[in-house]
Amino acid sequence: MLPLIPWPTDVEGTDAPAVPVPGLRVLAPDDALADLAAEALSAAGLPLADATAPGVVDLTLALGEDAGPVGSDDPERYTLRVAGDGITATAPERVGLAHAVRTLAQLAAARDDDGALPGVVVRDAPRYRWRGLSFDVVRHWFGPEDIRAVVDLVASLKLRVLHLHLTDDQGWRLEIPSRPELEKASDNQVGGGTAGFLTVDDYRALQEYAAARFVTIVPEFDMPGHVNAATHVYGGLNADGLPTDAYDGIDVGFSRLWFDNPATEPFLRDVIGDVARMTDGAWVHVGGDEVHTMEVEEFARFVELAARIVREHGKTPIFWQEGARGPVEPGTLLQYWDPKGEDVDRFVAAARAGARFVMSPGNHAYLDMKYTPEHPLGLDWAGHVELRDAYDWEPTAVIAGLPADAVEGVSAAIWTETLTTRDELFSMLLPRLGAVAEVAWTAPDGKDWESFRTRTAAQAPAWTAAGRAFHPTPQVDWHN
Ligand code: TNX
Repeated sequence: MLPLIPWPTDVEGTDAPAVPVPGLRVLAPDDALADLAAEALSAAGLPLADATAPGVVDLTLALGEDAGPVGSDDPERYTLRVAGDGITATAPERVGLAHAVRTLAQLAAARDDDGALPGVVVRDAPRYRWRGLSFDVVRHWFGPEDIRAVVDLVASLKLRVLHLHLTDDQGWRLEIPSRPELEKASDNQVGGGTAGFLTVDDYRALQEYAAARFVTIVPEFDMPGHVNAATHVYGGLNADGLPTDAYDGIDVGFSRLWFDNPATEPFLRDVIGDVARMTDGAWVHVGGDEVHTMEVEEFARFVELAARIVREHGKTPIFWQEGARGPVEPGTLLQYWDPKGEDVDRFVAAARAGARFVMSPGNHAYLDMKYTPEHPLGLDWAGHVELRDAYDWEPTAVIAGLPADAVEGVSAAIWTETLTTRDELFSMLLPRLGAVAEVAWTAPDGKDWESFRTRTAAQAPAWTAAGRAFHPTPQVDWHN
């Protein structure tokens, strides 16, 4: 069993003997791909070399249509061939070559005692295009260095989307040039204490870092609830015009905007406009979750207005599932999260109106849930999410009656109320993010829990070598 996560569409072992790789010479169509390959392969312990080194093996990355599983025209498809006469990756688009490199990097964990790679042909393409992680950098502040470490992890699992939850009751984490006071709401987090803020330059640099790894940043400005950081510094947003107190607890649902307040629409326009202008990706997330103190009519007006402003800026809006309570235009994305939350009929109606769903069911994909009742970190409102719970679920079966083609993809989510350090964060992400990545990538008939457990154990040394903490769940035999 090759140690690949997510499991590819088609893996063909060759009878060829294992391929010794005393050194790899990377031949790529451009410098950016050469850099990506060098970074990923050397991190995996594969030595890079130039043509003069003895026994050097060529890794040739080539753009070409003739790639991927038989009959596939998926733009992300690729073929990776590891053979005695060299290693070749072929894909119609650059992203497919990056996927091939990630696969090769994981194969490094299957080297034999002499350091030789198994001979293999992998033909692969993903099930869904939207394969993501939603990451809360508000409840506890995780800055650019941590976010880059998360980008690296996300990219290594062939995920394409990093959704950053940037605003909430406790803090505001992104510079908004038209609303400079918001920076004053950045120095707070759960439990109080020093926190931080991404400047526009930080944000742009992060986007570039992610884009070089084929990851798109999706920013979230959460409204009309989860806004206490904003109402704390812009008191005019409140009904009485007075600033609210700073908040460092973990309750949800109490803060809100007021649709009829004349200060509200200009605030939405300023924030969404600035966020859209600094965002390269096609999407802006406008939240919409857990507004427990608003009638549905007023809420629906917020959904309509926020979506309209996002579209005016040429972006596609994404809401949490509650967005289904408002009018939805075709192409709007709804992120499903709360299995107990919403009337299923509303989702089916939204899909009929053209909405598409990103599946983040709390009981499977929320990686801030405790693994077990005894687990020291995490919450448990959606139950406990052991590795197998994160693995054994089917995105098209999450919402009864939803047409399968209304599923845009899958996103894991990690909320940080209880997570304060990078190791704590990673111990919640790993190994479960691999499980969700496989749900997003691998077709149901290619998934297998027993094989996934074995592959997870085989990748663990690579995580350790890369400095990534993980939770040694007893569901995996780590030393087999
Ligand atoms: C629900 S998910 C929330 C977040 C919390 C999370 C904790 C969602 C749209 N809202 O505000 O952080 O649960 O698991």
